[in-house]
Amino acid sequence: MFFVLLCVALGQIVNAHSHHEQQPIQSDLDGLVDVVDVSTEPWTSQFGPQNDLGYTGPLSFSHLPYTRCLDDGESRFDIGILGMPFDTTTSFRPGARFGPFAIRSGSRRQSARGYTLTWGNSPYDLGAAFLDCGDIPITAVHNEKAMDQMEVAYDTLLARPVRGGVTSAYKSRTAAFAKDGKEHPRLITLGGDHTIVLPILRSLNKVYGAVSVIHFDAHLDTWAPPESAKGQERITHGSFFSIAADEHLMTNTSIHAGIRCKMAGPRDITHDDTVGFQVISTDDIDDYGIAQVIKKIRQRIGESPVYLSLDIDVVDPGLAPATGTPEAGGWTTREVKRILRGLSGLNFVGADIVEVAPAYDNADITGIAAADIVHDFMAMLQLDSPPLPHVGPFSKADLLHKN
Ligand SMILES: [Mn+2]
Repeated sequence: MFFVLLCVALGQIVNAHSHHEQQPIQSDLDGLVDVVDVSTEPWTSQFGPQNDLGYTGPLSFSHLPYTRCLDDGESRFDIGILGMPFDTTTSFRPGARFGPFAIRSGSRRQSARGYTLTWGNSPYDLGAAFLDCGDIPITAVHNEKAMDQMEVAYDTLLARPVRGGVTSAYKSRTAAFAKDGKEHPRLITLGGDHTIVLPILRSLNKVYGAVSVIHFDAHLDTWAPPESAKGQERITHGSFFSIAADEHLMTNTSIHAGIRCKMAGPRDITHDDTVGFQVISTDDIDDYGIAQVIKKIRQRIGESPVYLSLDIDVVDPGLAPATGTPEAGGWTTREVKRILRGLSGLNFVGADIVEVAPAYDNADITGIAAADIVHDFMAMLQLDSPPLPHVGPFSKADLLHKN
């Protein structure tokens, strides 16, 4: 059957390119292909279907259905996975154009079997229809055009009708914030260097107006471009939030989490404040505890529509070395995951994970960590409130209240 479909497809391609100089292959093969009854063949009769295993088959996120959504007007989704393989505004180590591939590759042991003790659920059982929408074919030689391609692709998919859930458990979460009062799909974007957030915020602004941002990162990414920079040169993976603020794409109620980079001085934080951010530093997690970190983020965001952007460099480079600008002394993957669970129920309009550059990885650890964080996004985007802690042999009274 697949062979027949392939022939049909090839026939159409050949036909499209031959300008009627030859007949399509399809008609050449009509009547020549006998369909084999595989059920009587040795393989199928002995071993059954040719299922893909965790480490086999075509690569999609978590073995989800994969389609090139920009070309596909039929497939419907509530939450799409979209790759933005763009890395030509990095300041140090390039290579995040391979991030979407690495995150999908890191997700190969994930599947619809997605229940975890920490969440107490599987994101695939919460109602949303997921679809891997493939990657935007972004030019690697023309940043202005690349920015436009990312914005237009995001506009295109945000305007698609939603699936409306695969079960009745899925609820509308965007219509209340959208200017048109309609429900819009949400996208989990796989970067790409961090600059991809600027075209995403430009696109979200058209549907929702200005949004708050929760920004996990070792770096502020709010630096003003140098005076000498003109036009497209002003936009880098360290300045995009400053540009976004100039364009009024963000409300003044955003917050960073995990900051530990070196700065010019306190004036960088003063400028960061004018861009609209509060700062939670890496070490705040030790001084105040995870519960307080979660509380401060939730207080800052409140009820506003919010976009979450997570730079993998927020994680310690020992646990996520494959990134553009590593900074020692970061959060553990477990700490980041715990904070993400605590953010469930905020009014998310989208999320991304960026700066995964697998050329610098060891044993795929960064890709695996990033894929696991995407799994957390998939649940976080659907729940009304954070999950309760696992109980097991413990009781509620055993919970640590040192936070
Ligand atoms: Mn960043």
